Amino acid sequence: MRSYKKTSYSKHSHTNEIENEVTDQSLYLNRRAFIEKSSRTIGAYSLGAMTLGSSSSLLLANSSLACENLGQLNKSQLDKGQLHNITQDKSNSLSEITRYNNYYEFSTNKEAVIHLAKVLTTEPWTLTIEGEVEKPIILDIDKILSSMPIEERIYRLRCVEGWSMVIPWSGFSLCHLLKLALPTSKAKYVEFVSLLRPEEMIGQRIDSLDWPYREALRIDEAMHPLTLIATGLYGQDLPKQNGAPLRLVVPWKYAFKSIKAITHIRLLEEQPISSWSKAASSEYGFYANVNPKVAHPRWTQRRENRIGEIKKRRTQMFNGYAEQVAHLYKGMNLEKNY
Ligand SMILES: Nc1nc2c(c(=O)[nH]1)N[C@H]1C(S)=C(S)[C@@H](COP(=O)(O)O)O[C@H]1N2
Ligand SMILES: [Mo]
Repeated sequence: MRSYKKTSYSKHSHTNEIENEVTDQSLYLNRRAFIEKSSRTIGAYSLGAMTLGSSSSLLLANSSLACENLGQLNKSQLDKGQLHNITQDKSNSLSEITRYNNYYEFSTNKEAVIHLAKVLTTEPWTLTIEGEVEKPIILDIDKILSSMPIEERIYRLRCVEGWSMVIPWSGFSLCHLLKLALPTSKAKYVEFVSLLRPEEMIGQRIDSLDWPYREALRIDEAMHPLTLIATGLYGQDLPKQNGAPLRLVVPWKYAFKSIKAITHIRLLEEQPISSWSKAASSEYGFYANVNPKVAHPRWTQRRENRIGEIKKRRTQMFNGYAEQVAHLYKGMNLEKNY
């Protein structure tokens, strides 16, 4: 279904909006410089010393599930003070991030999404966590925002179409949310379901995909500390076009896995079928780990076009997060598009 159209990124000309965005962005950057300085002094990363086995069954056998903290991923990076950003790449501008979006519930035209998504009602919003859990729960968005440990994570985002961005998200590790529902030992997969509301999401009135949009992860991928639920970016609430109010971000996978506007999370024993796999399983596999050596059937994945840059970049294995996640796929044939 996905037609690869090579659109050159163009800035729009709503001067006022752009000015506001620039102000927001620079305020944010100043504030962040301040936070970084002060957190170095107070040693913000000396948190938590708990260790966990890598096997997810060990995790789940125990109802007092603990979430690994990012700082444990790599002590040497931590010592160099690099971990905060995970990537040293420069973030894309707020304007770039919010005006070039894939969100088929609204449109297949990336530059139309910002306008069409304005009508989406994001309050009230509830998230249901159900399936293979001891304690199914329905959470109100306000409750999530006030109880989750929200932090900043700057991640690269690589779309399967061959473009990429760097986005300063705010959010929390999905693990913190999942553990509230007490997953049972049968929970092997985690399925995510987006909002179904064709009255507001006009793209849902046509069958460009099987609605609602669905995605899934293996349980250990879902529990990995890099796996984020984003609730904001550039220090603001998450814009509607980027998946407000709750959106998954799995930085080492092609971005179609990073599902927007989540209403349901289901823990499952069997591997479910995602919307993109259903549309074209040979093109959009379940794992969809970023891999420059495995071409999409219709184009190479060796390089990528970072939005805002002219020269193409080399795409990195696992989108540059191999050190953190490669162990999850030990023994799997990574040359295959699963
Ligand atoms: N619900 C939903 N989530 C979605 C999509 C979508 O169409 N619907 N598109 C995906 C794709 S293909 C990409 S590239 C990213 C784009 O995220 P961004 O607009 O925040 O850059 O969202 C992903 N999540
Ligand atoms: Mo994408």
